[in-house]
Amino acid sequence: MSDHLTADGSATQGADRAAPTAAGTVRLTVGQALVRFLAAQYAERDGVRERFIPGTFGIFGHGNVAGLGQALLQNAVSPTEGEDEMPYYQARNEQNMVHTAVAYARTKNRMQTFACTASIGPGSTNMVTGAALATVDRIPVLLLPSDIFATRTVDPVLQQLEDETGGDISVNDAFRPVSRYFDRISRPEQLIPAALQAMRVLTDPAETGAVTLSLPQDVQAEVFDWPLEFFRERTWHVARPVPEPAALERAVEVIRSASRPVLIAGGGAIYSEASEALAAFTDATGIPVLDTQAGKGALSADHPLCIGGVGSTGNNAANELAAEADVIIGVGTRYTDFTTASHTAFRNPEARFVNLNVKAFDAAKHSATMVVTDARAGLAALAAALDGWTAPAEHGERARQRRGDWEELVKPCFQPHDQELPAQTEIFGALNELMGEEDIVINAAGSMPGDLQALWKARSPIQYHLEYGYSCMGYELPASLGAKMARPQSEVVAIIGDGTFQMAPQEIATIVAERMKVILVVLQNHGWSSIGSLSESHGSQRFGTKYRMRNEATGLLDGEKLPFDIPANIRSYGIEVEEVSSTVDFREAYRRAEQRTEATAIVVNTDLYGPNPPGNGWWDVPVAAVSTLESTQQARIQYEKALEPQRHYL
Ligand SMILES: Cc1ncc(C[n+]2csc(CCOP(=O)(O)OP(=O)(O)O)c2C)c(N)n1
Ligand SMILES: [Mg+2]
Repeated sequence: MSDHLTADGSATQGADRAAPTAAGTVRLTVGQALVRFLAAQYAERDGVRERFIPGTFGIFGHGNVAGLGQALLQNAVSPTEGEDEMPYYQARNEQNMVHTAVAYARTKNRMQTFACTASIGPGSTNMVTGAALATVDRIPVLLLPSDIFATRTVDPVLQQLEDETGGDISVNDAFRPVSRYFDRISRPEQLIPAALQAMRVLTDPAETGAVTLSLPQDVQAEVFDWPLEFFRERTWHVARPVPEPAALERAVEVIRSASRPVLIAGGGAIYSEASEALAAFTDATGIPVLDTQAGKGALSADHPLCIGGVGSTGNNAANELAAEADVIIGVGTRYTDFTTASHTAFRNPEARFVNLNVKAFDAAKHSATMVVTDARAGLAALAAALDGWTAPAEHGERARQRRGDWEELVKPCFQPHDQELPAQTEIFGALNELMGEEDIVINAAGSMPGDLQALWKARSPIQYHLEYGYSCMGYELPASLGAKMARPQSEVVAIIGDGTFQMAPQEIATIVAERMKVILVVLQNHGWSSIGSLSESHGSQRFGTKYRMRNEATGLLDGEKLPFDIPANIRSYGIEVEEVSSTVDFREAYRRAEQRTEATAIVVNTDLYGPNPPGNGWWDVPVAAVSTLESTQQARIQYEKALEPQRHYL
């Protein structure tokens, strides 16, 4: 493709066109070169090869409008022969566009993502939260924040942070700790190694996360004679590392000694497309499978040994199995505090861990017998090496029995409650029935992730899209756009709390502009149900967690409800909205939403006080050690008691 350029070095090209030069180089700006490079990058795994960065999201300002913005324009309206297209997508908020890119990448099992360009200063720092989310969740995204002048002649440029301790410090240094790779391109030729490193990190399953190339605004517009080779089509092979034989042997020895083993499936099992291997492993060994927020659906909920969510918001069946387990096999999990119930989930003093993870850092957790491997390759190798060994039959029987008991216990969650407004668990039960197996439900923060973790039955690895690594309010709505772009054939449903909605509703405009048919389910309970119940159970009386008017009598935010009208607010973006206050009406509204060809919102009035599902997990949220409040003192006593089983796994 790029080879065409040498043949076509005619003098008729305008000054703004890519001009090939005699020595196999082409004269382009840094912005133009970056766009052209990115459009030629492919990722391949198992013989499937796709363009790694099929588009660029952006919001322009003086930092990028004439640099990368010009390059995207030129690419769109007057591409050089042989140059691949780089579609541009306009967002409303920089944080949101990173969420959209992350959701896209996650839905594509990390085999594709978007680039995101932002102007300098606030435009760039708005992306820092998105970067942290991507890095925490191990999802690839390429960030292109603009930076202050490399020449420094005009310092301080509008929006520059001046640091008297160092002239090379800018706000973009805030990306360093939240990026898996960071480089600042202060001279054009630095782009060559940086762009190649960026691609290496983005496509490495063990390294991946946010990758940031910080682009000073003057450098973006500077010209350079780039070697044509830089732009040749490149294929990055996404690795499936296989276990080292000795590590596999060690793992087999530990597992063979187990009488009450469990397997915990994390997000890595999904990203590596290990579902079939996991089902085969479970069938061969009889080991019950528990799941994390990122791993739910790796094994279908219909599998008899799929026991469901473990940990703080897990179900009792999974937590009882975890408490007794003598061997815990973690597959593609990074063991967050929600998975370990803040180090209280695994109570057997003899408990040992075997971790299969593509990242040694995660494989080593909890003093595990570590197997550094791709999840799919590792499960297949482990099943073969176990050579017919099975867990005791009564262990699997007990696991199934417990799951049955839990399912009985939670039945009332899905029935109408004796209260005016529905509990959100009723809505989730209905949604779980209504959605197709390969439709996608998205959520990230509030009281919803806990309820979903305990109750949702995911029957495919694609259906359950919970961002619970960074649990970032505001992910859901832009994520629905990204997931829909990645899988147009799926219904994509974002469940959005009213607090979350108020934090970041803007991307509805982008959903409308891009004609993406998503379904937004907004749960209106006039406050933060999640943090309210956490506050109450921790002795802080739901302080500051409801949305209420300032009360002149008390001076507190405990007056009447706000007049804020969420349905009218959503309608103002130009999409259909239905408001419902019962589960029966919700079902009908959902059916209508499915029939539509355009985005729809269903605003559901729900009860702030739940009730929530029963569950025996615990989460470590420290309570004030001294207090003048009786409620806090009582909560502290409970807290100290709850800490007793907390331990290191050594
Ligand atoms: C960006 C961000 N800020 C703050 C928090 C802490 N937080 C977690 S849940 C929550 C309230 C969510 O309210 P809402 O969306 O209405 O859901 P509900 O709790 O009512 O289910 C807050 C403030 C967060 N997770 N993310
Ligand atoms: Mg709420």
